[in-house]
Amino acid sequence: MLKLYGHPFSSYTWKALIPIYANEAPFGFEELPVDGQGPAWDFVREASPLGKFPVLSDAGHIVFEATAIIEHLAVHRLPDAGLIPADPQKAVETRKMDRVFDNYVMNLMQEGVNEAIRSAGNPDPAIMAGVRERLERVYAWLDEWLASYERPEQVTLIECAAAPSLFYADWVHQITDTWPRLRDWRAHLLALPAVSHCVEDARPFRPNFPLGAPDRD
Ligand SMILES: N[C@@H](CCC(=O)N[C@@H](CS)C(=O)NCC(=O)O)C(=O)O
Repeated sequence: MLKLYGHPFSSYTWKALIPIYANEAPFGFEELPVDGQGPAWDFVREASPLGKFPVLSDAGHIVFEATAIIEHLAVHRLPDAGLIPADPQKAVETRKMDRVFDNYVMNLMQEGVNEAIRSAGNPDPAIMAGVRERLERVYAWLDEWLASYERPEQVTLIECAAAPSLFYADWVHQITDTWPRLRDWRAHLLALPAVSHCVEDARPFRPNFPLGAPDRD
């Protein structure tokens, strides 16, 4: 039985949940309590060097890093789901875009969130301006990339990485009409049943968003 350890408000937990929900794979969810205590936390801290989540447990395999979890699912549980394209060149492109969403979108979004946490809700305007300026460069690049991206029938590693990173990046710096393809694709991703499931399960936790959750989505 698959078991996923994570939290419903966590972007990287969404990334691992999306392929599971999209393919209706049976699994158990171990929600990590906010007080940081208990057996689920002990398991995560034992599995991951810095105690980061999500962590997947599957018949003796313990996998951390959301991308590795999806690769594991693609090999062991969902080989026909198309999570990683069979075509080698398309697989390279898919893995490249996964890195783009983690390293450029998720990390920048997290910089803004970390600044809000560090400053107890009074973020340094210069730091936030730097985050926004770099997010705009990434948004522009993604908007251009989307001009030739063919939306697949099934979710791939790209959709799994893109949905949570764009969901929360928009809360740090809104994806406006300046990037119409990116704005529309984000809306399309949020409407996918697997993503919408994550959005709804996370809704009760919105008051915890350190920059204040906007009144949208
Ligand atoms: N590179 C990791 C990042 C995981 C990550 O940063 N998870 C966050 C939750 S979204 C976390 O564990 N935060 C707690 C911490 O950093 O101590 C992955 O892809 O799984």
